[in-house]
Amino acid sequence: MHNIPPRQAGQLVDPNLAPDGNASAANTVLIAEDDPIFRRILESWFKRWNYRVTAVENGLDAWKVLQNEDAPQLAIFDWMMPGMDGIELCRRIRSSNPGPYRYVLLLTAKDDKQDVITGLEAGADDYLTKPFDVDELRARVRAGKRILDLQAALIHAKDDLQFAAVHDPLTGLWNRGAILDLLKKEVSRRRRTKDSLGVVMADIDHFKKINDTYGHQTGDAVLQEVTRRLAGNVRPYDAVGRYGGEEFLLVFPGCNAPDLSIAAERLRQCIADQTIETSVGQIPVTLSLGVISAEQGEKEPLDCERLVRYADEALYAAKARGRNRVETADASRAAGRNATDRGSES
Ligand code: GH3
Ligand code: MG
Ligand code: MG
Ligand code: MG
Repeated sequence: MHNIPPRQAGQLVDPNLAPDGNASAANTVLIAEDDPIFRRILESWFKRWNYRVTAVENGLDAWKVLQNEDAPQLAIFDWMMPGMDGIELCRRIRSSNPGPYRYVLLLTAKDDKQDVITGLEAGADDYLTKPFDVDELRARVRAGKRILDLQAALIHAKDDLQFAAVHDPLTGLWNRGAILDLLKKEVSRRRRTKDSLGVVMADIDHFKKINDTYGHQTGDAVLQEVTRRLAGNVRPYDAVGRYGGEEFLLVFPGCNAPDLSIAAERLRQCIADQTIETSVGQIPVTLSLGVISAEQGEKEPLDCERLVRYADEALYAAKARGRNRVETADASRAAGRNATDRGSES
């Protein structure tokens, strides 16, 4: 889906404020312990601390649970278990594909220094020597949770940054760099597939007047409503980007010239046919559009820069011929010019 709506910036979670457990996936725990009594005790402690508990009696079952995408990130493993022990589990977790980080607390009757080193080197994050008291377990689990929460917050922040890098904050559309990248990808894809490709440059008519008459905030609201209508009137695999202030670049993969003209006319109508409701009243808005279609079977495929330039020239013609209209660049002439331009460049 190319047209992602704006979203709220993610809030960072302060790990110090997080309770032992809430409903999030991070507050689940996997317990692997072969001693049934001790397993039940652990289970009841964690439930009291508001964890959703998955308890298994051996390492192989634990490994199976960990293959699920939403497996708990916090794991409590007994060292000595039949089948696969806690150490082997740790090794497998650390050598498997990078997924969400698993925080592993190893429970052991061994307290020899060398055993501790073996456990940590196998990939355990922490260990507790049996018998241990409940408060110490709780404190160590909290320390593990802090690390998991911090990691979740970092991933969230990274996602937000990635989103912001390619989206326009006002409209939530692809920003200029992103829509041009998208167009470049489509251009290089069609060099292979020889498919059609439609490009539309659209610009709101006399937008400055809207700002001057009703204020910048109303101008912003108009931009947002125009965006909603444009995005709502294209197919899911078409892309809409904010190219500049009140200018939009749209990419229509696989769209031939007749279909592109129909699509562009529909876009013009979806703006012109209904006034835009704002806090200061109904505002009539129109859009001018320049379109170019790179066609199947043309001798020399148009590149990204030329497609944008010809769409822009067609838009300029639409403005010159009275606005609120669609003008189509002559693709065959454009393709001819493509060859000529190349000739003059060499
Ligand atoms: P034309 O029909 O020839 O396109 O005329 P126009 O008034 O739409 O074009 P012009 O380029 O003269 O003005 C565009 C205006 O768009 C000027 C600029 O202040 C405004 N603008 C650009 N970005 C934003 C924005 O994010 N919000 C608002 N409210 N206005 C913006
Ligand atoms: Mg055991
Ligand atoms: Mg304009
Ligand atoms: Mg403009």
